[in-house]
Amino acid sequence: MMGSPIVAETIARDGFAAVVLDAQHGLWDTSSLIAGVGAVHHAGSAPMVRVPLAAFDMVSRALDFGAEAVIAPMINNVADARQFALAAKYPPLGERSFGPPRALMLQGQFAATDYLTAANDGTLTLAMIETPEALSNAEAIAATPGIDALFIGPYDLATSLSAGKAQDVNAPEVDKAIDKIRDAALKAGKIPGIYCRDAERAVDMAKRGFRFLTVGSDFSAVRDSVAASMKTLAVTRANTKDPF
Ligand code: 3PY
Ligand code: MG
Repeated sequence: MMGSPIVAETIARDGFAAVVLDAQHGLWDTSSLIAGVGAVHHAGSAPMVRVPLAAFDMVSRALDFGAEAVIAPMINNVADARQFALAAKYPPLGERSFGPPRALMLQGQFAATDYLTAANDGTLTLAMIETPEALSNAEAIAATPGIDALFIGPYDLATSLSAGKAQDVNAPEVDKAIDKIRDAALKAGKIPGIYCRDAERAVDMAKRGFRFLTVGSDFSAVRDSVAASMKTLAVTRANTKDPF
């Protein structure tokens, strides 16, 4: 989220299979994103990009920069899902425009047609399910051609299901929604994913059948580490434990 290629690379070098560069709520701009995707790739991890809300132009741009997966927030219905897939996938599955020189370079492909034929299967689309509308359309979104995974945003889901009163990701209605979305993904043969604030929750969610799990963020890693040092130093300060 910090928008720093060196921070993203540091996380990648610690052994994560993938690192998400969050251009929705995080601080990435276009040039830092280009550098960040390269840095994560060179560190041996898969660069993924979360694009801003309804920024379908950024979907194919992120892939052209060399992202191996794109996360689109607030995919609420089949029309949103189709728009996302059209931007991400080449014909016949979609309408992605061809022009990935940076992706070709990063992936060591010198024949453009090699990238063209591999890209639809080799790059993933993750549709975020994080509103009541998306929850009711989860099966149809999962079944949309060109959508590879459902990715739950539990904080937006908890916010909307409580009509803006709470962000309790353990509330019974949120918990029920989490199972429903997982089942919708599995029924369509797609990957179930969920954002997790920390490793403990990620382990719990893996046991519940989720296969793509995020584990906090650079902000939470730095703040948790600073809070632990402050505790050892006996300096009392609030650690807010917010979602990020
Ligand atoms: C959410 O929980 O709403 C998210 O988008 C997590 O990144
Ligand atoms: Mg969200």
